Amino acid sequence: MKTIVQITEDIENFKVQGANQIALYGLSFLRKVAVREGFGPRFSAATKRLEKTRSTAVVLHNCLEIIKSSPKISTIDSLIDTLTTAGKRESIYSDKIIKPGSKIMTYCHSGEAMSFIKHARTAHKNKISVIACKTEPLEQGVTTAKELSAVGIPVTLIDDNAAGFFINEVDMVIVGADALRREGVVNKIGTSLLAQAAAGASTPLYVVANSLKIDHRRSFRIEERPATEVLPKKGLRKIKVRNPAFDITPWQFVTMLVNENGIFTGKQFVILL
Ligand code: RUB
Repeated sequence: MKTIVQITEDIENFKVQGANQIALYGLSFLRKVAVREGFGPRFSAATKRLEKTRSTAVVLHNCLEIIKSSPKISTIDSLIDTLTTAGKRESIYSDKIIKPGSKIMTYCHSGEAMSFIKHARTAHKNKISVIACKTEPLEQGVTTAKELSAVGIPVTLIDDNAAGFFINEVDMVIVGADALRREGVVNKIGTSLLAQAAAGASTPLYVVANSLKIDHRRSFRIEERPATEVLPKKGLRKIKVRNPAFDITPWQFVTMLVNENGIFTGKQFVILL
């Protein structure tokens, strides 16, 4: 069994990425700790350490709060099940949004957005196609492109800078989320620029994100990652670099939010927060 240090390093180093996968990775470790030693000091120490790891994504935090109020293996199992099936449960709404022949732009790599898009392909056996933005600096969009291509969806990979160039060629933008806050949708850095481009082109933007991503935390910060991800060349190390991992897209740019309970306009959803 891995140690908590190894688990948090795996998360920090992108062995797993995406809000749900990060939470699932943490939960499956905590389950092993609980099975071996119960919900005692070691469990508490591990939860405290996990809380601080890539904490902008709220899912793990919300799961830990639920476990604190009901510390049982069955609680952990039910959360694992909820997160594992989130994409499937949201997919039933996919046909209402993605039509035969739809051209979709997506950003970063979101498991929930992937399920939503893949379901449309399965349901219609149609000719949907996807433009995947590469997503600097870590290029998670390449994973998206490979995953969609592997199930037979035609994908075009573009540089993030080309999003404005192609935005008029797509019918919609579909992205996931790390946290749903009153001020907007927190997702991979660059999402808010893409949302503004989409609004400028009157292209709808859909966010697919389950209810465990609702974020009521008062203390919230956007994770800043190492400068070396942006400027890997050694000779440039003296230049100041900022590398925020996420940004916030205001609700006015969100056409619809899809979760396991249905489809909501950005305006309807923000009232619930
Ligand atoms: C990933 C990212 C994803 C959300 C949603 O960021 O921004 O869009 O986490 O993903 P990172 P999911 O690569 O920094 O983790 O739908 O899988 O929860």
